[in-house]
Amino acid sequence: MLLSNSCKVRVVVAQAFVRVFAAFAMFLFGGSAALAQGVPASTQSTKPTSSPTGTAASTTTRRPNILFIMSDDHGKQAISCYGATAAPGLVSTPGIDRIAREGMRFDRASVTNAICGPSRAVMLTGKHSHLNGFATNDQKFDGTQQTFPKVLQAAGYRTEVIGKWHLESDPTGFDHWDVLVGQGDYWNPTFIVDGTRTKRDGHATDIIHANALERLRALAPAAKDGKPFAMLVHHKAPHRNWMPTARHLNLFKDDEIPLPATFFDRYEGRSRASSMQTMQVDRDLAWEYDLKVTARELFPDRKLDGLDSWMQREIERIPGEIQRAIVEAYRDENRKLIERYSRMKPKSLAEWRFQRYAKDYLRTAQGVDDSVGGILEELDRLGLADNTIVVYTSDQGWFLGEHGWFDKRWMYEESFRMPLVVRWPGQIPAASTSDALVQNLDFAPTFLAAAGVSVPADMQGKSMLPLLAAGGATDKPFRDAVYYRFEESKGSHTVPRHEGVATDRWKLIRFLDLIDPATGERTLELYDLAADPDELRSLAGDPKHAETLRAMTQKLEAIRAQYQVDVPRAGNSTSAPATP
Ligand SMILES: [Ca+2]
Repeated sequence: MLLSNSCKVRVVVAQAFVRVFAAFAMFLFGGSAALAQGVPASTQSTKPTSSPTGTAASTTTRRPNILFIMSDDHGKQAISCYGATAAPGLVSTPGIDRIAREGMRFDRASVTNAICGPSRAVMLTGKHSHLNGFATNDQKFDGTQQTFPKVLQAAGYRTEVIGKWHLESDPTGFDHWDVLVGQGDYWNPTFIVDGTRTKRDGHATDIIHANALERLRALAPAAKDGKPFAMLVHHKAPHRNWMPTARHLNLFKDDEIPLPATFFDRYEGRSRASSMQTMQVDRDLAWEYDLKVTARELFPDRKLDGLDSWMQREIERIPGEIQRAIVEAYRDENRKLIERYSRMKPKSLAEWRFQRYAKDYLRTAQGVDDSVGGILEELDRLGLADNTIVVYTSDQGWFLGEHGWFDKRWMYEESFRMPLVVRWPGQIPAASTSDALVQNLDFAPTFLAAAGVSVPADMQGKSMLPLLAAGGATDKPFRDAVYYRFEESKGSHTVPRHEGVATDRWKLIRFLDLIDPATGERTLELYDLAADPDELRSLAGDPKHAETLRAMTQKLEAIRAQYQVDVPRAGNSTSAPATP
């Protein structure tokens, strides 16, 4: 496990550092000089230079391809290079692990807003939600604004997006786009291909994977001839409602997924915010839509609607053979549940629901890992691996039963942190790790810097390249604090609006619409992540931590000013109310 291998990592990093730094400096300054002189980056040499270190330096004069693989709602606890803490020894993700083994694993990467569309808008623009104008999923992304694919396209890159988009407006800045309609269906989904709707048979993960391979093959000759590509392969999985591919339907069948230590959380020791949610595994998952149990068999006398009459409608969309496999996979477990349902105590019912939920989530995520592994093999076959930056991440993390929850939205650790592994052979030391406070805000500037393109001054993120080149071992911290803001309190799961600031040890959360009766001010929660990593005890009202609370409140105000949170913007309904 990489997590227990830090000594080895340090040795590898030390050995690689000098060589990589020299090569990287040549790349950076060479590219910048060409741009400063107005020479289009596309005219730079694509021929390998001779070098005693061989391939490492040969890539320094070629602009790299960028392959940005992202999934939806994939938590670190379900990935084995992060220890697969949700089910150690059971979950194995060799595809994602390979990127970490051959590149860098970030352990404290976070999102600025833990929900699907807004996270994607931040990633594309390098700007917080209040500036890119897409703060909640019911908004529409303004596709006329600056994004990193547009800047790369103007610099001569071929740009493509394959898979989930979920920004309401059509993609802009892409030479080719092949995206799911909205959230997309798992089975037989409809895509929009360069503006034309196309229904395809099969499972969304496998279709997106096959399309990605096809596009890589198509782009490989030009890429090797000096026309690099930036391709976004964005999976729908493992988003709710967790439908695995047919080959993963019976994975973990005879296993027991351990209950998270906080599964029976009673939400004491914190503000009332966490008890306001409607995202509990034991209460809020729908029997049919989420848990694949035919609700009319559980409740023969109850009139069913919505998510609990979903199965019949959905199953009809699925091809016959697979439909039978799905029914078969769940049949025996469901039959036993239905037989004993009326006699089950709430605790054992909650545990049953957790097992079904967690297994289907992990099964669905397994398809994504298959895809990552397959894409890496295809890069090898096509001879593209050495000159392609490969990123794997998720649009945010996920609650896999922690605090008794499913879903995301909160600034709490499980959804706030996202997995992030990056490979760039010869440029990033293999098997390196970083605790730096990077965010999804940083993707856009990182990709632009890697392409040798100037990062526009109005992007708020920072290039991660120096950190990557140094194997995480930089003299100064990447940044000392990050800002977070969630706006969608009117959406599903009734999570109250909040913002916050986090450092490497402390996290302050401010609930924007909840007044604390004790103070008459907005409700605050303060966590010591070192002493209380599960965030079970807020220290906001503890006199012993008054000084930390004051310092973190100041930090929150400072970071709000830094990111221009209170600057009024025309037509932007999401700008923050003034701070009391
Ligand atoms: Ca998501």
